Amino acid sequence: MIRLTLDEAHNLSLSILRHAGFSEAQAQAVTATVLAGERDGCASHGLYRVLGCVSSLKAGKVVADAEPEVIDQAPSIVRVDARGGFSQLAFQAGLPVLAEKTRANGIAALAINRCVHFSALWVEIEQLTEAGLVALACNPSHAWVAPAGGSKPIFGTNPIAFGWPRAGKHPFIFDFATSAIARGDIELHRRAGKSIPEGWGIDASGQPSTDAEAVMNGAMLTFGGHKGSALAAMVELIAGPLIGDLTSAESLAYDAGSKSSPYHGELIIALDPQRFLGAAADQHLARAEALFDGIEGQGARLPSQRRYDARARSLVDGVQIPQALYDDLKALLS
Ligand code: NDP
Ligand code: PYC
Repeated sequence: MIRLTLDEAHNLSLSILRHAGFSEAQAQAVTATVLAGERDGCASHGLYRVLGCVSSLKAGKVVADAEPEVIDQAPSIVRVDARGGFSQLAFQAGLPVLAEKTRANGIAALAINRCVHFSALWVEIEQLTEAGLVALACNPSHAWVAPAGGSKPIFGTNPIAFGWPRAGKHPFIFDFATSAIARGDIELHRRAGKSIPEGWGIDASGQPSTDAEAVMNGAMLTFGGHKGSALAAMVELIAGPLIGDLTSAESLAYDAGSKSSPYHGELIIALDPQRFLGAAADQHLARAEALFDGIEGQGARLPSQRRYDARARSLVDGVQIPQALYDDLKALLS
């Protein structure tokens, strides 16, 4: 392993993305996201993703200098056309309009279209909870996951993230793939030559497998059987056809074997507690705190607590990444 300060990690990502030919705005937006992932102990969506950004560009599957276009679709809907760039810059462009519409109407949605997407969703959710809003986000990916009862990939790893703001505390956020695990984690096992736990996937002949490569060439499984499968289908629908964008199967077909990051849309829904509750907001938000206290009071942890702990450590000690990843990243600068 090699240790980097957060500044070193930031500069490494930024210099690679600039060197590859990304515009300053795209490089900065992507770097902020991968740095947040690495800092919070989410290695599957940290610096390792810079490799995929560069290979997607070399494969012609991302627009290096895309400038997102914000479209005021309806009183409660803002749309951002990412124009083939990464989702991060499109989210940045749509965020102020989404917040404004949510405060005006109590609930609003941001539909991002035509974006290349590789990131963890909590990075975006945190920006909404910081604005005092409740938020939900989801997106398809590439068709890598079999439906419960089937054996052929049809769904993406389709993450769902939810955030709830808490006065004076870190927000309550969960963010998970509807597959048993994110594909990025399987890829990290493959890179490290490690086997994966049972239940994550099956091989190309439909047999359970603990071989990362075999599962990547076969099919991943949903979490919670038919429940994860139904949620994955919901994500395909509301962040695919509903917003006029690609499903995971269509994204994979568009990829045409280049192994680039998925290309599709993302749906973000925000709700304003102040608008829902008016003068009663403080009283009801205090009841939410009782729920969180009840969970932690029995020794259970809240989702994201591991991340917040990792963040506190990284802010002091920096981050550690595998030497092989560091070497692969440095090679992109030559
Ligand atoms: P995990 O299974 O590692 O974690 C999912 C969530 O559960 C996290 O919020 C985590 O909090 C929480 N959690 C884990 N263990 C516990 C526990 N014991 N008690 C309470 N909460 C717990 O995540 P996934 O592998 O499913 O997904 C990882 C990331 O991959 C996500 O950020 C997701 O957005 C991203 N992803 C992105 C995709 C895309 O298309 N862009 C596709 C698929 C995934 P904590 O982090 O604190 O452990
Ligand atoms: O880890 O499953 C994943 C993933 C897909 C797209 C971005 N991350």
